[in-house]
Amino acid sequence: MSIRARTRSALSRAAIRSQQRSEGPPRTTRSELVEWARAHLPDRKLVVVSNREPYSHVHQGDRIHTIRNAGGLTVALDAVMQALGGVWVAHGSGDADRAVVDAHDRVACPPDRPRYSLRRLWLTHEDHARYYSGFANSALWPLCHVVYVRPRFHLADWESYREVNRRFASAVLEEVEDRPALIFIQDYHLALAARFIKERRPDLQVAMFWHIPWPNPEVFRVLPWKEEVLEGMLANDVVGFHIRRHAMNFLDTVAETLEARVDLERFAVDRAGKRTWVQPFAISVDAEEIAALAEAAETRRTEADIRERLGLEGCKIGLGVDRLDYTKGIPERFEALERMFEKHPEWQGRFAFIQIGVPSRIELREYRNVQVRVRRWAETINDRFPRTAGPTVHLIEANLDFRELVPYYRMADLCTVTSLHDGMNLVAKEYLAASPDLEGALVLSPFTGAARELERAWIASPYDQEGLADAYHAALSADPDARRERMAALRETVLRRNIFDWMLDVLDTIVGMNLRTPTQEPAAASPATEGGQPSWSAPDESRR
Ligand code: GDG
Repeated sequence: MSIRARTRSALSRAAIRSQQRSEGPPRTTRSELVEWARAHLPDRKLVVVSNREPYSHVHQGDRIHTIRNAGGLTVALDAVMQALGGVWVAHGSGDADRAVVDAHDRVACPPDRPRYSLRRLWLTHEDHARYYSGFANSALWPLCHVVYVRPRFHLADWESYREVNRRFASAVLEEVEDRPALIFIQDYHLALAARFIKERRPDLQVAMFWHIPWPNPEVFRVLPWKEEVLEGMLANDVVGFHIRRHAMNFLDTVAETLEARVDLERFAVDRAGKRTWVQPFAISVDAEEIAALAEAAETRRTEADIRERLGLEGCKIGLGVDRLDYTKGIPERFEALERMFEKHPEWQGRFAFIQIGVPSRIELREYRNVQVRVRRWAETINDRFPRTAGPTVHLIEANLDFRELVPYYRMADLCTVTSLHDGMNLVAKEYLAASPDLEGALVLSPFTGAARELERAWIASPYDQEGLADAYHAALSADPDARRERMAALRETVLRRNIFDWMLDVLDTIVGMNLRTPTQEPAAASPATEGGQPSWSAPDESRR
């Protein structure tokens, strides 16, 4: 079979799979994913690269404890790694991390049942301040989220970012040695890593997933190092985003910034004889696991304890769960809550709101400001709309264990996600997975990736205070049967496509698309292709 035919058949297999998945029950379990990986990646070393590590070690008294990063993504990647025994390269952030590694900075994972190797990379305080807090979180994060927090571009931050990316790449190359490998890079901290890897090993298969939005070219063009960032990303064989819009924005940005052939039909970029596939893969959660946790007797007991402790008996309960980040629209949700109490005073004393706010990136001023504003809003609402049994707003500033979070999801009559802009937003999906009795309602910002799939939520813009207040009221006072019917449809959507489907789609795309084969066509070649009329874009000089 020709290269193109093979590529096309891989594409149509992916399309059929995605179609079947949207019509049928969930198809991928953790063990199916593992089986698939064993069958399709036997000769390749799998290397996952992320800023954050799957396990960290911390001192507790005179003992060293292992902490598992419990995010859905980490759990899915961890399952594949456990099956295949590859290497995970990440920043060692635990205060006892150095104490447990070998001479090559490796530690076996999971620590109690070693299956793969975690290669730790060390960052100094200055690296962290410049690469992580600086370029990643003060330049790329606000730039990609378009939330009117001005991105800051400092040459020293950029240089540090480049240098740390180079070090991640070197660590990957050391781990791979001279073997074939499939490398899967996570997120905006590591936009340049693929390029440094491919410079030395062009034969390796490299993919990256960008977990946050990608803005339109008008926004992106202010980045002083835009060409280098794009070139770094195009060194990947596959670049994944959550939704088509972000993938389209990326393709448009490439078209306007670089000399490249952008194929808007296939979602691919051809540049200097190399093809990069730019594809949407909607991430999800381990819905079955969350549902099982929600049904556990212990969860119900904890729920009853929380109700009693916070004085919530006889009250409808609203919930927000977020990192304290300016992209999450937390002050906006409080503003709308206040408005709802004004417009619909019947809720005063009958509705309470719990906000779990995980402290985040606290070294940055904008994040400390969020914390201050959120605290003030909680006080304002509590002063204006007091309840006898307890405060109207409970602000819980803590990073809870995921098991502790589930009872909150389960007891909430309303969960609100008010992101000003968000790649996907997993909280919306976790809430639905954790509501097996369908007693709830989701109020969701249209500016999340999740809103593309969860169309039957109460969709309300955080920029529209009246509309958001009305959505809260409508969701709380909806006819119970109609509300349950909406919840059932939403929950089914989450159950149909879980985190293992996402992981399988990504890996299958990397393996199936014949990634190591460049098109061999020069950048300015004829647009004629087999099987369709691809759209073409060339750099638009006037808009640079
Ligand atoms: C980025 C993108 C994209 C929250 N509080 C606690 C806790 N959480 C967990 C939730 C959820 C996660 O944090 C938050 O995920 P989100 O998706 O909402 O947001 P980001 O952190 O900004 O994630 C986002 C995501 O990457 C994945 O691609 O969806 O758009 O911005 O899983 O459960 N977890 C625990 N304790 C808490 O108190 N353990």
